[in-house]
Amino acid sequence: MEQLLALEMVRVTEAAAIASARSMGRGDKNEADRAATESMRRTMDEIDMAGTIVIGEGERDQAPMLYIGEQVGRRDDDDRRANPEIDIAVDPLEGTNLVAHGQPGAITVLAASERGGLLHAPDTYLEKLCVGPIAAGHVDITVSPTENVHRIADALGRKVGDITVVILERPRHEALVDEVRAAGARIKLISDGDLSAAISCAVSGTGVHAVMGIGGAPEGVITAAALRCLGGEIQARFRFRNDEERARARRMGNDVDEGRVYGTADLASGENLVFAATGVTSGDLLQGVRFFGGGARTHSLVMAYQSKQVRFVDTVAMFDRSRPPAVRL
Ligand code: VTB
Repeated sequence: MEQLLALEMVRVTEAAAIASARSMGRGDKNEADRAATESMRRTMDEIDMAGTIVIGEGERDQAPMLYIGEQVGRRDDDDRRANPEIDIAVDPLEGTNLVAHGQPGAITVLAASERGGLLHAPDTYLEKLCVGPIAAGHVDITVSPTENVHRIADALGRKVGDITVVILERPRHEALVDEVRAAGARIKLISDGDLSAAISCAVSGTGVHAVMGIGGAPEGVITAAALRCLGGEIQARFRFRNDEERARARRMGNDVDEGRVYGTADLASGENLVFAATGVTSGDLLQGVRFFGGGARTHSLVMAYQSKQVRFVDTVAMFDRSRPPAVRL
């Protein structure tokens, strides 16, 4: 399932990136998100699969496009082998604000697995600790950030001062930021986008080594799929704001014990996993969409767990064959 699907799925994130990049800097984050979501929906229906959205834009009663439970893909009801049952987690545009303001680091992203391979996480918060493959197995979300920063530095054979931790800039992270500063590590505060930050930690050369703090739970599942493909690690704990969120999580079949630590394979347990992301605005990991007369160039990351392949895909989309763009190296 993985090999073919990976190459199909990158078309989905590429098309969504081009669609949403059109609204870069226009100050309208809803429009950027709408363009990405509509494009994803349309392109997914061109793929031969029996897809179900398990993490999407919201719940069915709010009727968003790509709602949880929505069926996607082109199904051939006469030939079930041609229609693998696929669960899909989408974040059509991670960093809607980033695109609206023309700032770096927005991506379009999705993960897919066989049925049941992705946790049905509710739209609540998750406390996360993410590291790349070298520090994987050495960290523990139940010990202090100070201790974890030291463990990461030891694993990487560096001084603590040579470690950079990514943290979402939010009032809820003031104590965490103070502690990581006191421990002596460097910090990169970001306004949005802890998913792409976590992937960056697992790719050497990006200059970041860990993500700490509280962000979205759905994005945590997609992060886990990516980190399984890259050999990195996420540890996470639910952080509910109220009983309504707790009840929703329970209805979706989750263990709502806030003391429970979810590991990478708890969040993304699939034996077959596909991950695809395309840059919308340039960031640590991916270049953004570049438009030119009659075409656009995109930069994507596509991975498959079983087939152990990580691909960086550089695509030129030609919009107008009567005025073909000169394809550059
Ligand atoms: C966002 C977003 C992150 O978490 O901040 C969100 O930028 C939730 O935090 O990438 P707030 O409610 O404080 O904005 C993420 O979506 C993903 O985990």
